[in-house]
Amino acid sequence: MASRDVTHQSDISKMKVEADGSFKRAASQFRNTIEEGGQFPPEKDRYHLYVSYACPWASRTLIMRKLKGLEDFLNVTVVSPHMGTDGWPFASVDSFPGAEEDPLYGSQHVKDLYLRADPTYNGRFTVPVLWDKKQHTIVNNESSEIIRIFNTAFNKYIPEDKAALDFYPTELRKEIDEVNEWVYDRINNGVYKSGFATTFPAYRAAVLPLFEALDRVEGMLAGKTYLIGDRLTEADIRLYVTIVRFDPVYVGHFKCNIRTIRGGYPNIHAWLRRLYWTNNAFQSTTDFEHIKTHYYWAHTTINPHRIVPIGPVPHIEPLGEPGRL
Ligand SMILES: N[C@@H](CCC(=O)N[C@@H](CS)C(=O)NCC(=O)O)C(=O)O
Repeated sequence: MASRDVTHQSDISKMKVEADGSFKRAASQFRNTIEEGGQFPPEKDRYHLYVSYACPWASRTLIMRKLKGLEDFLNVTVVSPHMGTDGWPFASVDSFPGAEEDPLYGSQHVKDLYLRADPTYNGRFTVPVLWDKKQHTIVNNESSEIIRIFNTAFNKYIPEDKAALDFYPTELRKEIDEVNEWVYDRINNGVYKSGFATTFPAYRAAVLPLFEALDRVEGMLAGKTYLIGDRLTEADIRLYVTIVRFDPVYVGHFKCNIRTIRGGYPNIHAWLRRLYWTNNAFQSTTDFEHIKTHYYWAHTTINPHRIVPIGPVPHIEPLGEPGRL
């Protein structure tokens, strides 16, 4: 589909870092919303979600879709974790177990969707992608906004009990926004800044604040089930996707190895296992094969031989006896 050479946009090994060796994430470019009377009104089976199970940002949207019971409302397509020179491939190009073909256009790669939506697009070809099947374009490719869309946009059309679930409640918004800000910078994006750094000072400038932030989260979770208030909020969802990848990937691949979650953070470890083992929206959207394969295979500048390590064994520890988490 692409007539111009876009490999500088799709090939992660050609991604540039800053002059000081630090990694800066580019902002997402499609930022529309779904709303009554807008360009993208809420409608059953009108929208489609393209994701990778490997990607923490995409996994946020999968978790929210499950929690809000939007499975019948909005279909999903999962790409292969083998993100190569053309970016994320569909199963037609790379039939990794669990990967799927593009049911809408038979695309070979996620980049084909971006170029269909906008042939002049000059950003990275990232997942998640929220797609409008009517206008054949991208509604939004920014996970933090897609989860807010899922939280409210379809409420009029879904069962009452699901519509009533609010993961960004008005009375907690201020606190959620505050926590999201530093969790994003130091933890969600902090692991990438640590892993993609190409100088020791840039690495240290990311990894130390990352562990300070984990220490802070550990304190916040003392004697508590959820991060904010006494209910599950988007702050838990946004943190979970990074923590569940921490011991299996970030400790080794991204050199975030000052401590592990299982060895060094008992409160975060208990919170993680509770979400994974007691709420299916978390376990059913977490695929350790896709996760580990993606990072260790795709980032050849960090892991040139593409060996995917066996451990940790197990990828996530069991829940344990009640009261003895
Ligand atoms: N800010 C975006 C980030 C999405 C993102 O960076 N996704 C990664 C996968 S974890 C991706 O698709 N990267 C492809 C690339 O950069 O070429 C969001 O939160 O949705």
